[in-house]
Amino acid sequence: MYGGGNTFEPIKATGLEMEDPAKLAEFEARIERGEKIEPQDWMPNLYRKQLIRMIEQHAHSEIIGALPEGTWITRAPGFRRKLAQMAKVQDEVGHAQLLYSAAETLGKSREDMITDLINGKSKYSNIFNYPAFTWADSTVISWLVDAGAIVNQIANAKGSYGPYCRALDRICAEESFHLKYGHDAVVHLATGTPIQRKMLQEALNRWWTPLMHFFGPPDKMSVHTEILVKWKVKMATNDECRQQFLDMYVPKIWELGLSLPDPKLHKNAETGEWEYTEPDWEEFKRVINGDGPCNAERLAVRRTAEERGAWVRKALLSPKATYVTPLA
Ligand code: FAQ
Repeated sequence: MYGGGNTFEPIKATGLEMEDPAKLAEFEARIERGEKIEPQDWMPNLYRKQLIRMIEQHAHSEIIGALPEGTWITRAPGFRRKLAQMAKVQDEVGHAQLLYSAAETLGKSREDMITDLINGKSKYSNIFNYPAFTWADSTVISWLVDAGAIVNQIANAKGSYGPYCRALDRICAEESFHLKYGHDAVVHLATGTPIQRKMLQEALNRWWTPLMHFFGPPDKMSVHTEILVKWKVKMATNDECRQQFLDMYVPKIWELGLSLPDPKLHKNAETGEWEYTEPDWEEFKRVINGDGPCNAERLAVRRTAEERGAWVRKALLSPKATYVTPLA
């Protein structure tokens, strides 16, 4: 076991002792030199397993992440916001496509990944297990969840596995538009009527803990960070990403006259580090292990989509299928 499936369990055996030492040394030297590892290259089994785990979870997060915002497409205020919301949700699903393809290069089929998701075997981001009650919740996701995702992904796009890095480059470009869209929608509410401001403040209060959780457990509790940083899969630790997010976005939130539900939150002038109240890590564990407010609902939607799409996949794979182009 390499630690997958049971949160915060220490890695008991990595299997690295079974690898050819000369090949392992050359692999690590290539990573040290900043070379990209490609699918056909030799890699230790643990590197392959870790990448599948991480990219697969990332892909699942994108399609599940489309759900809370997806419910706001028809209810977004005004036609322009509806169009933009629809485009954003479509982008997120496209990101999942890119990421499933990247994970497939490592030998796990898309069908197996989807099966593991809908059976609750694979994880996906904690944050999408919370409900988007109001339009303000949706704007907070578009601005701050995308912001958090960009912090993580810009760093990891410079990592060691070629297909994942190339997917992340493309994803980050699109996420930057989402960030601007989300910021615009948040500013609109923040500078609107007292009711709009109140709605936004309440949404921010609801999302703060899940956002703090989003970057993963503190480094001292993280199971996978050490090996992933060594092999340049993770180019920043969980705490480093969290700090960078706080540094970039807390001042912007405060500038809008909004508050954050943590009286301890401040930047230590001497260390330059943000200090905060530790979010409830027991809640985090419950949510990522299937017991959050919306886990059952999210997986039920994906399961239904799988079932309803089965006939399409079957038809496409049928040897008798004929493809007629619209202009033929
Ligand atoms: N949620 O040892 P670590 C997005 C699990 S994309 C759920 O620290 P690691 C776009 C972890 O899997 C968002 N589970 O793990 C969008 C492990 O469990 P396991 C997703 C989490 O891998 C925006 C255990 O805890 N981004 O938002 C979380 O070194 C808006 C121990 O943790 C990515 O996936 C969590 N937050 O670091 C879409 C980026 N954190 O597998 C729609 C790629 C930890 O042993 C709308 N992934 N766990 O059973 C990563 O960078 C890393 O995997 C981390 C976790 C940083 C998420």
